[in-house]
Amino acid sequence: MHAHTQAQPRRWTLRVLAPLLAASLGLILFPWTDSADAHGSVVDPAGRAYGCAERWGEDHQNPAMEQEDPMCWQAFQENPNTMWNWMSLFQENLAGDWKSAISDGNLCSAGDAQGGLASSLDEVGAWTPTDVSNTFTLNLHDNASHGADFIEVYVTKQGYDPTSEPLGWDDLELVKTTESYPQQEDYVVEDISAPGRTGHHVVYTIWQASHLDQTYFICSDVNFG
Ligand SMILES: [Cu+2]
Repeated sequence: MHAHTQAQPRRWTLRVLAPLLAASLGLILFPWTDSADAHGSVVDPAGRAYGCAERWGEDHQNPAMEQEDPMCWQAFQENPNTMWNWMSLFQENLAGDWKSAISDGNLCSAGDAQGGLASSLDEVGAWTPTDVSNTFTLNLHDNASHGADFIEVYVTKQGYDPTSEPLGWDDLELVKTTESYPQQEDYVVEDISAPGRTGHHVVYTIWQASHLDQTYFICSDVNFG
């Protein structure tokens, strides 16, 4: 170092201010920089991972879960990060070709997305459903406010039994396609109509985010009737 004495105050100022400036520029230019939580998912009717986090997140080592909520129990045994990262069920750059990226039986994990983060969500069994009527409203909470090009809502056909059959594309009926949503934290999809259903079904939501070609795939268990 051969610092001139008169340069010292300026250098000190830069040394302190430069990182602060860089940090605030980062926030301005990249508001959606992905941290573990900087995404979204369906919170009502609760997606599988969100539902387990909501019911057991504060108490996830409670042995009663094995009897009371066995599918959540197996998911926590498999990997608690499935629940802690409930907003992360997405894939990128699919160009709309979802069926070749996601095979039958892997729909609820978004095709074993994120290195298999949520593969436990594909397990077949008695997932705890949310009661809904045959016309219902869905709320997709987006922590990152990515916006939506569209949201598609599918419901399983009457006769499909989520407690005994893996979920496949043929089990689903598309019942709602939305317009785009601007950046916001909650995308509310109203008047979703699934007539003729009774009992336990799966609502399958596909959210095409607007900031990238990033597509989210979420299973919510519901009980009609
Ligand atoms: Cu995100």
